[in-house]
Amino acid sequence: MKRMALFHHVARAKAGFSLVELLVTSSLMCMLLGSVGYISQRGGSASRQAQSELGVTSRAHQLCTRLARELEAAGSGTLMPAPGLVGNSNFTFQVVDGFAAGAPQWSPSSRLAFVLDASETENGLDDDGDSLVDEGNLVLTRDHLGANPKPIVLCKNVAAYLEGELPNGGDDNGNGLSDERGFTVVQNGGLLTLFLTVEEPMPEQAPLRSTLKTTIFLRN
Ligand SMILES: [Ca+2]
Ligand SMILES: [Ca+2]
Ligand SMILES: [Ca+2]
Repeated sequence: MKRMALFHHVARAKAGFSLVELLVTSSLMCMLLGSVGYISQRGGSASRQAQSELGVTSRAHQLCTRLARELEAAGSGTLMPAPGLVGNSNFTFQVVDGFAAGAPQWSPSSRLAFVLDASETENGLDDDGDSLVDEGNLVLTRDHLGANPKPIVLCKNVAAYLEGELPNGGDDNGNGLSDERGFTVVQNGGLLTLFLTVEEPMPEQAPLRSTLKTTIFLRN
């Protein structure tokens, strides 16, 4: 009988899992699958975040490169109103088109300006609900006094104020400029210093920002 009982026990064990074993295995499987889902969800969200950070930084760098290309041929005495050391976010400039009898020939005047987004009002609020407050565009208009000026948006979602700055008459971010825009140019003779903050709205979290400062040497 003992041999028979032992045989039944072994046979049952060989036939498959007991109910307890099945429950434990199912629980382990559930925990494992849950963990894999959580990790892949976290991984996906971290990857999206990294992509967005890379995107906003790359946008700021591309804009700096573009502005350096536009401005390095500008005449240092052609920026109006002259940005000086207080800075300016809306000015005109002329570049050298060529030379005649050794004298520089100047292009028609172009305008570079921070322009408030059409769906925003300058009120410290996010009027268009994209999580950015009073955001603007950086607009270049060649021959802005000509018959058919064509504004080109060089960059969207330029911050209303440079990162760390508030519109309160003071220099909150300690860069020597007060209430400077997210696009600001400072001029010291033939040297232009460009300050830039671009933003990227993010779902259910604070917008991403990328801030750059670069120096442009004017050739003329
Ligand atoms: Ca607003
Ligand atoms: Ca907005
Ligand atoms: Ca400042």
